Amino acid sequence: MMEQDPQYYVKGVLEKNKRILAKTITLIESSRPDHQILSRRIMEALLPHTGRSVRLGITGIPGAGKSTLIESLGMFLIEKGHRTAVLAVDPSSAKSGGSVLADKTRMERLSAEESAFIRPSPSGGTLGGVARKTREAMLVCEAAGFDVMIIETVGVGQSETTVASMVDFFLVILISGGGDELQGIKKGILEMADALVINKADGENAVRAAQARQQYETALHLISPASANWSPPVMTASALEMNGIAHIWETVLDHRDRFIKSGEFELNRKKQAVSWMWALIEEGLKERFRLNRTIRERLPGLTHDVEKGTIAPTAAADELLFYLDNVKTI
Ligand SMILES: Nc1nc2c(ncn2[C@@H]2O[C@H](COP(=O)(O)OP(=O)(O)OP(=O)(O)O)[C@@H](O)[C@H]2O)c(=O)[nH]1
Ligand SMILES: [Mg+2]
Repeated sequence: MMEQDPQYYVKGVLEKNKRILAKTITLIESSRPDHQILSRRIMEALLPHTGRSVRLGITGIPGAGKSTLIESLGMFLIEKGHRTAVLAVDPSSAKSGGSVLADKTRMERLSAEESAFIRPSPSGGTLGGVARKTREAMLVCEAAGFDVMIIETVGVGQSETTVASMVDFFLVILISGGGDELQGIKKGILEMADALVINKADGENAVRAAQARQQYETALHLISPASANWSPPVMTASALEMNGIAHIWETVLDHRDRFIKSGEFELNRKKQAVSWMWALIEEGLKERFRLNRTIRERLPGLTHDVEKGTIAPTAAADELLFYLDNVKTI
């Protein structure tokens, strides 16, 4: 079958062919217009086969042990008969040349498993662009029969919010640092968390991890929970020694059960779909603005005039937006 034929990809993905799955994601990540048209067709055909996985987001500061924990959790899940796919969101990967999952040595065992699929962050551009590609990659993995999706992101900047908006359960990995545990952790991240895990609770560090756990529990009491059906628990774990992994998974399933019963699960997925639509609209509008020929011609002059103060910013914006409505693109 031709590789320009959407059926080649659709069939391969549905047959759980990991090589074709990887190719499909590469196509989605491509910015070539013909690739985008092709991937849109593929996505449409795959959509009925998506949505049935447990979607888990994981964040934490660099070095907290995210990759180690994902590997341990992934191995645990595979042993239970699950198929686990791991994706990463790292908008900085274009600049740094690396990405959260580029260092695959840290997931050596998991990546060798037939029931696992690991994909580094798409490099390239804005957080919005990376998020779109990751979201679509997640759907493709679901269509390929992966029933647990893990999305990893580094806990710096805006990417946590983005990942939280595409998963069912958001896990924040912390480590005890000695002294004031709450330093450096943004309140906003605690508010997004469905659970906290104090990792590296092993050896001499076990006692400090238990203390940190109490401090975070106290801190969480000060935040009113997002749902009446769930108070985010604080757990300790050792990703390295595979301690606490089963407890993390039980917590994810407990949350899922409760949210399915209360209707919040479905509501959450619906809200996420609508907010994804709006994110795409915003991205599309900006793209159209950027490509509109009249706008491209007028923008430098108007920018200059705004700088000089010879035209008001409002008037300049009005004029440019007028071209978006009234002058055809390209
Ligand atoms: N003692 C101990 N060390 C751990 C544990 N988990 C991870 N580590 C170590 O901590 C270091 C960082 O672990 P990673 O899993 O790479 O951390 P990460 O959060 O993925 O880091 P980035 O991808 O760089 O953000 C490695 O040297 C791990 O071996 C643990 O449970 N206990
Ligand atoms: Mg990592």
